[in-house]
Amino acid sequence: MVVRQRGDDEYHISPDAVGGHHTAPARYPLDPLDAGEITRAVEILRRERPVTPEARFVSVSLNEPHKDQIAFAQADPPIAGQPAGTGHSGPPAAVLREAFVVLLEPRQHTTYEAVVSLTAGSVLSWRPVPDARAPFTPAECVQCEVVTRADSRIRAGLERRGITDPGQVRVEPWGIGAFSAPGEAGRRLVWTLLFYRERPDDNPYAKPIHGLHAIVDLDDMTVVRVEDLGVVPLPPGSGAYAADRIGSLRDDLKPIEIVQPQGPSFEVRGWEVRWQRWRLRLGFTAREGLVLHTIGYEDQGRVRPVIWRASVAELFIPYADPRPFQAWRNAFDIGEFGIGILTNSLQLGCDCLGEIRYFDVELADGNGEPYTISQAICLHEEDFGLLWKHFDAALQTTETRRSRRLVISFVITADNYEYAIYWYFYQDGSIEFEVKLTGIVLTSALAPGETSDFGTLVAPQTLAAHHQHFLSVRLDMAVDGLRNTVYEVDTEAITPGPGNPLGNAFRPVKRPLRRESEAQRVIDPLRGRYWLVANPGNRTEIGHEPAYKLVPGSNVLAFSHPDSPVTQRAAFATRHLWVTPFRPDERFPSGDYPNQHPGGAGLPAWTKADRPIENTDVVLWYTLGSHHVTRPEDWPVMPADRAGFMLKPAGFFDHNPALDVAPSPSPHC
Ligand SMILES: [Cu+2]
Repeated sequence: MVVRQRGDDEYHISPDAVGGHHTAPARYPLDPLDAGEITRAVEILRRERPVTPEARFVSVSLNEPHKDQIAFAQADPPIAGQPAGTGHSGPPAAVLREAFVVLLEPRQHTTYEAVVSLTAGSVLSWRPVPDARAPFTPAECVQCEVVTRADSRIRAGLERRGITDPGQVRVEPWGIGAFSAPGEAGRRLVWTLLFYRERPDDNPYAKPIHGLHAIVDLDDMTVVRVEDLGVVPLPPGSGAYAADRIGSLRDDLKPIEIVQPQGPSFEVRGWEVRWQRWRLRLGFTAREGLVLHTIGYEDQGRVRPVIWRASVAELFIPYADPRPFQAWRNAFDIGEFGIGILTNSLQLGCDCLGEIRYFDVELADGNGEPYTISQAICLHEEDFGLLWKHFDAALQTTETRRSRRLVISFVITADNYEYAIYWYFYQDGSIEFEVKLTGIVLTSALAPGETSDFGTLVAPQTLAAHHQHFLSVRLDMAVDGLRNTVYEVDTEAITPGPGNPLGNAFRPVKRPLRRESEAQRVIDPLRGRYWLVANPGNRTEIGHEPAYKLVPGSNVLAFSHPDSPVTQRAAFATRHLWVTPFRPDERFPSGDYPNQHPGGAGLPAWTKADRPIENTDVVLWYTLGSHHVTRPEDWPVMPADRAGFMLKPAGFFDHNPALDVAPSPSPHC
């Protein structure tokens, strides 16, 4: 396949090089920290606070400024207890830059949070976080593999299974959640799954080493105990999927070229993106990966806010298998690890096709040193088929418009699984969120002839457990301003009678969600349920409250019992929609430190206050569930599955906002 691309330096513009300010980098308050800022934050912290040489840096990210420091056109009066809204249109005169640092002192078994002012060169706050178990870091996962392979009990267990070279064993640390033994309370633990690679290029998930598990203390980096539940033979297959292991490949595809001879239609200035009428900024954190800031739509010369901030705030995967240790399998890939850290470097022509603009991101490693994930965020345009059309039979005329969409994406690898996360922006004012799930399903070994209700046999003696994926998408909304009200809209059929003589009548019924207790909702496709986020203080010309609606796609709830330890830790997944009033410190639906947390933090804790949510700055938390009853066709690598939802204008505009899209220049149209 041939893909035409412009010169790298033409599109791969560093933020510092934009706008001609080559000497003084123009920073915008929401720009992610760059390598220099990460280095400086760590230097300031080491200088001013007793950070030991053993300290492990979990994350160094932008400490985001208050909303009143952000230029995002809107004209709200201030909300009591919150900073005043902004009306200004340019960046503030002084850009205050702050870093939020999470670090772990393993000898003290203590997690610290610090806020460092890069502007003032000083530490603004420093505190130990009681009972927090910091997420595990990549370096700790590597060390965990080393100590597990070296452990004599593990080696003996491997030998019982005919494995003599521990170097061919893959060790995967998993969050232990609430399952540690009573005597282990207070320790920072993981438990391990082991897999065997017969050849170095084998798929390790083809040979799960059954029944042998290490419980490892990450602070001390010691194997606390080893459990051996008994030997089950290794499955015979290799699970190979790489092109050089497949034999003959198809050769019957003709090339597709995506050619944009005049370049793409978007404009990028630093981290700001403009495309058609859309205006937004990109951000990136170690924990959430891609963050979208200040999403607005330019309408008759002014930018109308839609979303203040959008990100995926948790990713929770519960598994169905009740057998010992298999029942421990569940993951919080954001709270226990961080999907920014897990982000891939994307490859042109593979992950994204066409005229691509990539963004590099910079993160801190365990020592606080900056490193770069190159090409971490992909920005491009796609043709998306039909936008709108009508054929007027009397006039014999056709008006057709093709749809173009802006795609902003990143891809993470969480051990066996890939999540490709896409935000799409459309010319009709719609925004779509989509996740594509691919990678390798998690396996365990079965004895020959054995089957299970809790998974599918995907290869001989190889069980892929059924499981679910739940993404909590945090949407800090700002529809035409900060003060919004959320309505649930169901469609109801009218009982036949005098007002409905022919029985055809139905109508949408709109109900405001006034308090947090009323705003813990599930989807109801048979009522056509959606949620409307409206600005009750504004009216459009034809009299509507400007609004966007959240339209669910297919969805599911967790099947784990509500009282089970796993559901307790992921209460957000018991509802599809939660609405809370905006608080800057309410960022993660299972709390700031879900690793080993017994549960109840985050949404269930905050919403106990049952705060009012009408006509105020609201945050929507949408739980997107993907139900995965595994298939043989998911093996040895899974064709991408998709899940998502839409945000559509509903009374935000007075007519189809894509009316002025020009007809295609194609001579055939
Ligand atoms: Cu899955």
